[in-house]
Amino acid sequence: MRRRHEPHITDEGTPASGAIRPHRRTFLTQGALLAGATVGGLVSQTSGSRAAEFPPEWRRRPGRSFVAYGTPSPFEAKVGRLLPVRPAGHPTPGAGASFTPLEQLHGIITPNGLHYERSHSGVPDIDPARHELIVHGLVRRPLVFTVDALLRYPTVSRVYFLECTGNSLAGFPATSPAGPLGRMHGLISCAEWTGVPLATLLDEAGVDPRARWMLAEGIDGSGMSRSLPLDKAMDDVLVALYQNGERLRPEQGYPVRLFVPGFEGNLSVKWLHRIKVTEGPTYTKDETSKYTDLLPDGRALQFTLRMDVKSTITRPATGLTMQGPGLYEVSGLAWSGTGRIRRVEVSADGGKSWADATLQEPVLPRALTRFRLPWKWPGGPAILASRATDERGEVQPTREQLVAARGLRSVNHYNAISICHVGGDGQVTSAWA
Ligand SMILES: Nc1nc2c(c(=O)[nH]1)N[C@H]1C(S)=C(S)[C@@H](COP(=O)(O)O)O[C@H]1N2
Ligand SMILES: [Mo]
Repeated sequence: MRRRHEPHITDEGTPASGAIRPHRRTFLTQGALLAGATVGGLVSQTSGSRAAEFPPEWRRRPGRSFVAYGTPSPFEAKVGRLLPVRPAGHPTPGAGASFTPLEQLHGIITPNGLHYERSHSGVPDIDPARHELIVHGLVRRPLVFTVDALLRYPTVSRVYFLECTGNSLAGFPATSPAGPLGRMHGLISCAEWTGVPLATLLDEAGVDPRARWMLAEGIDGSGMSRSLPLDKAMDDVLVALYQNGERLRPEQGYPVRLFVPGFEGNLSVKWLHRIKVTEGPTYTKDETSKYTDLLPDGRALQFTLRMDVKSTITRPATGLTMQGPGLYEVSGLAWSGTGRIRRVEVSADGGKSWADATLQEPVLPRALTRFRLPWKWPGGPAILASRATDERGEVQPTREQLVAARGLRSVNHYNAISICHVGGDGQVTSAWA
């Protein structure tokens, strides 16, 4: 028996009487794009209604009282970060990552409690009263900022994605991790970051004309430190203090983090305590040992700082099951470290034919962009894929193209088109192309 409020298509072009008739729209069928087809409408049937139970108990008495800090509905308790699977007694406690459950979320903003976490030595609980940010090196006057001092500076707020350089790394060996989509692509999140432009603090310290780079260092157990070209530092980098309106979460770098839009997540140094202005890169342990891209011939690329154009379908995806043939909205996320997303195409036949998805406004530079496309699933096996193009015209490569250029020995910057199998039984499995 059909449940209420289930999207349902009647005979195409002949909406059931009384049904809502949506606008003419682009409509993706199995492999082919049907421009301007009329969807039969969303039918709400009364069979299976709970009218007999009316009124439910929440209509009959006052609800619970007020709380100081709200939490999601208890019925959403299953929505959480995908935690690392580690054997007990692991030698580096706190090192690792938890993933954003992309398949559970909508829109473009990641709730703070679900922002992915990547930490090389756990999450310190820093007392802001005992924390300082030092700016020194090739500057006229070295400065020390308390957190209270930083909070007094003029701030800007921007919506940006943050992506770990190693996001989707299972794509190189093409081993789809077991579990929901977030386990493959969930080292990406998007938030509104508020902070002091780094340029303000550097100008105050007075940058020496010989300076071309800077070093940023965290004060966590890993002492994470990375070099950043000064032109980027003076452009759009933030000393971030707030995340989606509230102070940074400890796992995002409380009380202060660097935020480097569009660049490797690793450069957005958390628990930021030192910036040193330098002539050249510092070649820290982190940027020589980990954040390089090993090529097939044994050489490695260094300072591949910008994140590439990329996308993934989040619905349908592993972790969700299809509930019978009919109308579905294919929806997903696209992003590029270069700037805005210009176009996202969706395929239902494994990449043989493509249709343009609608981009949800606002389409912001270096932020996640939500795309959507209605799709009529006829019930058989289908292979869904998405392909993003950014404002510079860079297009997401196929896995073959990426592997031809980069080989199979790298773990960083995997941005190939990924696919999602819809089985005849409605089971959805996200995979690599
Ligand atoms: N001090 C410090 N900064 C750090 C890290 C760290 O371990 N220590 N991890 C980096 C990495 S690899 C990434 S991908 C991002 C993750 O930020 P998030 O945990 O807020 O998602 O922070 C970066 N900044
Ligand atoms: Mo990372």
